[in-house]
Order: sequence, then structure tokens, then C-alpha cells
Amino acid sequence: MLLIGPPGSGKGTQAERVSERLEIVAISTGDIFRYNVKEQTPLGIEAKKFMDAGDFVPDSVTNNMVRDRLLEDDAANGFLLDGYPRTVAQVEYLDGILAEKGQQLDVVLQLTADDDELVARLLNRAKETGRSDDTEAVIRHRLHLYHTQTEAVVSQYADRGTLTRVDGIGAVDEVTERVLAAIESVKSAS
Ligand code: B4P
Repeated sequence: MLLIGPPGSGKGTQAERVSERLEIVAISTGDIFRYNVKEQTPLGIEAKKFMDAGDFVPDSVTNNMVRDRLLEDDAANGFLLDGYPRTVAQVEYLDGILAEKGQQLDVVLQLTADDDELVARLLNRAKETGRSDDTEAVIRHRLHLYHTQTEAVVSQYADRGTLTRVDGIGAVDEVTERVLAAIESVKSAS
């Protein structure tokens, strides 16, 4: 399963709940990068400069990292990818990994919310966690990248007929209920 959405739409929040409910591993590229930044690994040192500016980490770095992670044992019987793919090149790369693993996507879910709500949520998070990419200018840049690059990813899955959209506005529990209901309806239609 893929969970796609603009920054602040609730991807990380919902991914955790869905992975518990479906008993599949949730893999967040953002979390893997942040872990590497914290540990000051070579990957983290490379990624930090892009993340702090709100830019995408280059596909060459991100794709290899995702490939390695998806080939681990706990992803053998299914996984939820949160925050990947974000570019058209990442979609192609993921298609290759899935072909190699003999797997296919069951659900591609897009969480939607308007920009003003997203900025407000992330500024609120900034107060609580102090994440270095949650300043207003960087948030606006991340939203710009979402609109100019990741919406093309969403269109690709829509063209393939595999996209399900879920309204991300509302209380966290309400959104979780919508997400689980959307997954159920995709499952029962297949
Ligand atoms: P991510 O970690 O994916 O950051 P994000 O887009 O802000 O999403 P996040 O999961 O943190 O926030 P969420 O929507 O859950 O990426 C960070 C950076 O890593 C990127 O900018 C990029 O540099 C790099 N990166 C990651 N993946 C990459 C890729 N594939 N290619 C290249 N670079 C990549 O929620 C945010 C906040 O909203 C939370 O505080 C939450 O409490 C709140 N919230 C959630 N649901 C809510 C609700 N219903 N109501 C109110 N608040 C809610």
C-alpha cells in the first residue's frame, strides 16, 4: 500500500495506525532520513542539507535506500510506504522493485487537505517538536514541490485506476475511520 499526501496531511499519523490495524510494516522515507540525520551517518549527512531546505533528497539516494529497505524480511508479505514515491522517477523505480519482488500494489491512497490547513498544522508541530523543516518559508516550499512534482505521481496512479482519495480534514480518529473504510472498499472490489 502507498500513502501519498502533501506535508502535514497526516501521512505519518495515519500510517502508524493503519500498519497496526493491518499488521503490515509502515516504512516512512522521512523517518529513515531523520534517523540517519540523528545518527550522523553518511546518508544522514547527505540528506540533511536537502531536508533543511525542504527539497527532495535526490532520487539516486532515495531510491537505493527504499530498495534496500523493501528487500528486508519484514516487507516480504506486504508493507505500507509513507512518503514514497514523490517523483515520477521514483514511481518508475518502485515499479521495478515490485516486479523484481513479484508483488503488486493493492491500495494507493491519497490524503487531501488544503494548503492553509497544512501550514497551520505544521506550524503547530514546529512549536511541539522543533523540526528543522517546519518553518513557514520551508513549509511553503515543500507544498510547492508537492504541487509541482508529487501531484504528477498522483495522476499516474489515477490513470492506472488504482488511486483512492480520502479527505484528511477532521479529527485524527475520523480520518483513520475514513482510511480504513477506503481500504475495505478497495479490497472488496478486487
Ligand atoms: P516526511 O517525513 O514525509 O514529512 P511530511 O511530508 O511533513 O509528512 P509527515 O508524515 O511528517 O507529516 P504528517 O503528514 O503525518 O518528509 C520529510 C522530508 O524528507 C521531505 O521534505 C524530504 O526532504 C525528505 N523525503 C522524504 N521522502 C522523500 C522522497 N520519497 N524523496 C525525496 N525526499 C524525501 O502530519 C504532520 C502534522 O499534522 C503532525 O503534527 C500531526 O500531528 C498533524 N496532524 C495529522 N493529522 C491531523 C488531523 N487530522 N488534524 C490535525 N492535525 C493533524
